Amino acid sequence: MTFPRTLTIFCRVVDNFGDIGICWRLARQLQSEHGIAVTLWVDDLASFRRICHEVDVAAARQQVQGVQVRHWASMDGVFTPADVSDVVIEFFAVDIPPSYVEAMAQCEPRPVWLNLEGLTAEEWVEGCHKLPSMHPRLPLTKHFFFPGFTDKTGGLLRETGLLEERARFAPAAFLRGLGLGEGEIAMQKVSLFCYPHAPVAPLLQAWQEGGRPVCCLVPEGVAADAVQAFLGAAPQAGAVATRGALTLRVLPFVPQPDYDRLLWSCDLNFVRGEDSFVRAQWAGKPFIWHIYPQDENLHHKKLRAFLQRYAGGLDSLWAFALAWNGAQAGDMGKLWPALQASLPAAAARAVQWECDMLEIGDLAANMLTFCRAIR
Ligand code: TRH
Repeated sequence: MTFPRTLTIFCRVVDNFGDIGICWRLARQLQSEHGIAVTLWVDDLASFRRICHEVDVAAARQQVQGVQVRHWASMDGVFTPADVSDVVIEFFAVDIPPSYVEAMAQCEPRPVWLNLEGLTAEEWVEGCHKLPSMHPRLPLTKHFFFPGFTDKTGGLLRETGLLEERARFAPAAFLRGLGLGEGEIAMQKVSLFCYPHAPVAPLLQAWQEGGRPVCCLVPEGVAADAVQAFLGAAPQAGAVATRGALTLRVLPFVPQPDYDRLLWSCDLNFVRGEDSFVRAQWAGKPFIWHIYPQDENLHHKKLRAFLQRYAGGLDSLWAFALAWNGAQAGDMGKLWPALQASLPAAAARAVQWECDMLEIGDLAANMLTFCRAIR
């Protein structure tokens, strides 16, 4: 009998869309590519609906694209061993309902229990990946599973056939569907997804005053203050304005697969958090990462660890990324032209990086291999 036949993911939305974005991507892939019956428990269906419009925010239980989605409304559920899956994944160390954990301990054989951790390029991850952790009271062992950028980690989420789909993709038709005119399609195109504290206003100014036309595509709700100030109007989907060399267009917040297509269509992508950061890498295009902020500027260390692996020799990309994240002072009026001039080199690096990451295999397959090894 193939293992696992069933798998459950517990996801809490701490903030924004990355938590559910990652869990949903993983759930879909395990179901569609590996034939596993997947249950996804998530506490925030409204955030889920932003990236997957089929989600019914009022449904306690629903089937979405082959995945059973359960609204995780409380920790009080009562579970029996019959409810427990072959593999149980807690995302970002969420606490699973106590009754579910008790039921896991009663299963024979016990389920494989994984804590899927956050992505970081720091070296310590290699030492912690796959480490066991015994339950203090029950006869259960949980294992840590870390995504990452080396073959001593779980690798990155990537659907089979993603790059082939990208190769077949026709950007112009997609961009027309988003409302872009031919003039915008012909410009250097940049997608912009970042947290509110990014220095967007000085960047818009640098684009406006730049020597080469730039078309910036920004999803509705992102950098709303700076976008509104530039447009002189409400930053609603469909709003567009041109000043100097910059055309700025507000896009709707699109479903997850279309977000990939947006990244594939642009010459440079500004991404953030974890999931869009990974998708930018699978777009094979230059990107600037706005890392999720953490206390005591821990995120600056993580940013540098990634740049160390990714941006060797790309000095202007490195300097831009540090300034964009507030890790180093910088003047967008100088940083942007330098970055723009280095985009061909950054594009070549993006292709090489993609090849390196492909060699690690994809996270879902690596995770299943591990589950089978420890069952
Ligand atoms: O939204 P994020 O900032 O999410 C997270 C969370 O804040 C989380 O708590 C934190 O742990 C993590 O970052 C590091 O950024 P992220 O990870 O890029 O997730 C965004 C998701 O939204 C991703 O799955 C892509 C999707 N998306 C769309 O589907 N359509 C869109 O138009 C856009 C802009 C994004």
